[in-house]
Amino acid sequence: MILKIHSGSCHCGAVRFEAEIDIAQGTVKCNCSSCAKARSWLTIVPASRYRLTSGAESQENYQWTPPGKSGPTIEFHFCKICGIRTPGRGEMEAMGGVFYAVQVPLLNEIDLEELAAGRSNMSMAFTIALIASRLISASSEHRRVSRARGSISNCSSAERRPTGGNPLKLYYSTNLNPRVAVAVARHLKSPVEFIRASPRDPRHEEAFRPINPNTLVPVLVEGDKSYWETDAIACRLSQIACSDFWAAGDALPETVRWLSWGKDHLTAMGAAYYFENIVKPKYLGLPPDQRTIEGAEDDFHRYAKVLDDILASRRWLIEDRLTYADFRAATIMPFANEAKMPVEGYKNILGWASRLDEIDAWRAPFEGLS
Ligand SMILES: N[C@@H](CCC(=O)N[C@@H](CS)C(=O)NCC(=O)O)C(=O)O
Repeated sequence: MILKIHSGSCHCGAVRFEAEIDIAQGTVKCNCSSCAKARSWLTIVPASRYRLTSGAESQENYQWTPPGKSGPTIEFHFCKICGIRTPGRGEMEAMGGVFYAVQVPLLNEIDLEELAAGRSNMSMAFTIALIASRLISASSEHRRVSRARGSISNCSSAERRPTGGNPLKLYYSTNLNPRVAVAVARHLKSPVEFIRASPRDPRHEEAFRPINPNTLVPVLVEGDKSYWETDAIACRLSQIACSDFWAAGDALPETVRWLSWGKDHLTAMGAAYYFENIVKPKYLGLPPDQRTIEGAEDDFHRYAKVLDDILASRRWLIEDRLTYADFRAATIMPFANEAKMPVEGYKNILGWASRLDEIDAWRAPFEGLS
């Protein structure tokens, strides 16, 4: 058996999951009265090989008692938004305990040769017996796959939830980095209390130091733990929300690439314009230094061109969907006009920035906050 990590989702994408499956082992068209109406085409995986990566709140349950049984055997799930059935949960001794019935059509990519190699159209009863024997032989492969993949959000893990019922507090100001953290919290509908802070104000600096020794914002406080650095906060908020907004699994290296690239290049170059054309005149009462701006210009264009070329063939940076990589790489973009960044002509960057602006949490993260 060769397990592969498959990702899948409902039609609208609100519910997403990952499962380790060997499609070549066979699929089943379940013939129970409910599945027959839904034309369910399934592959059965043990709970240890299934992870809901986002959208728990978008799933609705449906249960019914099969004739001759004392109660429901399967918890059927479907997406409240688009109505598509999502993997159902069952528990049977014959199946090795808790398992998920994953709909084959929900999987994003399938190797057709592997699919053809597997048996299908089996009755559910036959499948149960077959799967029960496979679960035992699959356990060593499963351990191997689990070790290799390492970091993936696991919604059933209590340690990924806020600890001890403590409220989450997000300290912010309206500057570049905290703006991103607030946007993430609002986008993920994180249960945080937003607290406006001026950590470098001499009157507050010492009081602030215990939660961030750098005396900077953003800071996320969760019980007796504090998370500083915007990226760490975004990562933690994604874990708490059980969200794949922080793209993990195979997309993790790409996520890290864009965080690093954004910080060292687009944001760093844009920050010269931001500081000279916004911060100095607005907050320090000083004129912009044209030589500093001219010094940033070549590198600004070098990196803007890289991004513009990449965005020519995609709407978002990773996985053809909005992720934190987009938010983070775009840290400077909401200030581009006011900072007089020379972005005109980079039509793909501008298109990407306006797609981001369609997201309320990104366009107006501070709306309603003091
Ligand atoms: N690398 C840090 C940088 C944090 C930072 O520089 N914060 C600035 C705002 S962009 C700050 O706290 N300035 C003082 C203030 O906003 O009051 C991060 O990404 O969180």
